[in-house]
Amino acid sequence: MTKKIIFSGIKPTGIPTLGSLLGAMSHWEKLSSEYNCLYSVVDLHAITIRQEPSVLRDNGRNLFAWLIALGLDPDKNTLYYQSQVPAHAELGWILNCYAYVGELNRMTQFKDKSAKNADNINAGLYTYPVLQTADIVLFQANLVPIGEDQRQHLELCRDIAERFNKIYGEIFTIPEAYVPPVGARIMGLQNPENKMSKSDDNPNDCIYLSDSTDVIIKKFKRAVTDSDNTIRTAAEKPGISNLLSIYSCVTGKKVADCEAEFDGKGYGHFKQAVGEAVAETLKPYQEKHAHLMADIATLDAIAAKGAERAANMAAPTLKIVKEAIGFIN
Ligand code: ATP
Ligand code: LTN
Repeated sequence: MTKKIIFSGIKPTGIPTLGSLLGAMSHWEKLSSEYNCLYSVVDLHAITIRQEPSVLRDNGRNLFAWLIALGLDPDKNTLYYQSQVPAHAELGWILNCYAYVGELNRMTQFKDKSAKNADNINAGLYTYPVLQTADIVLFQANLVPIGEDQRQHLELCRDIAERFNKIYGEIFTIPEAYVPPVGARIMGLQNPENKMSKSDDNPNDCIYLSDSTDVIIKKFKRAVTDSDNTIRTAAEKPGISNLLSIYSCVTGKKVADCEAEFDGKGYGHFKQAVGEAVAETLKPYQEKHAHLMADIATLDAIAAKGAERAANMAAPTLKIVKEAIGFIN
């Protein structure tokens, strides 16, 4: 039986955070034996926010190395840079003509990013979810692992794909979202009402995968909590709830067991324990990452191979799409 297909993407907009790891990348690795997986460093998406060329290049390679360091075997998964596979942009344009302005206006990520980048609300930022749709349907993906923040984009992807199929016949597979039960929304340490995000301006809000043990522990010690001094999950305790969910993810223990473990203990003790558990989890990945980054030529060669494989997988879908629309072959 042929394996089902998974596609997911991550933007090279900074150093990946604990949020990207717990909400997305740690699950990618688990899915990779059961599915035929494509994971892309989506640099075409990254330029919807202005990027310094040398920084974009560094971020791209670093992120690519993180994918491998976190356990994704490039022989078993198709790992590549989106910009090296032109079919993404080609299908992205086509699907722009099947997406309505009304539906794009509803996208909350567009609203958030426009507010943060008021001097550069470009057309790419607006049509970003259509390119994301193309990324997914280009490979006839069945499943798309994402964090909670991406659910709305996946709903839109399904709507656009269904609309296209209604006009031209069963061309695209309609994908399902895979949102992990815990870790799907890791919040900022300083601002637990907002998602931890790697392009954030406040480095104390985020744990970056590259942070040293000392920095990690310091950031957790400074994490914003509350004055109630009990360690439990509750809507009115976003800081502590977030720390519990992080501790649960990195230790593999249930949240209720974590609450029991710290029953009667103070916040200082708890924050130290979370920091240590996170640092310990990241350490082996950081070592592997450093090793991969020491040989950029090999890293680029692995990416080129991935891009070739992705381009071959994308070609049949792009061909039937063009034929269906009426383009001359
Ligand atoms: P940016 O800050 O540039 O918008 P980001 O960190 O929010 O980037 P990506 O790194 O591109 O987003 O997201 C990759 C994947 O990680 C997505 O599936 C996203 O849903 C997930 N993800 C990102 N941040 C978090 C978080 N804080 N909690 C859970 N999942 C997250
Ligand atoms: N929009 C996503 C990144 C992304 C993606 C994708 C995720 C681009 N293309 C395709 C899943 C599938 C983000 O902002 N995190």
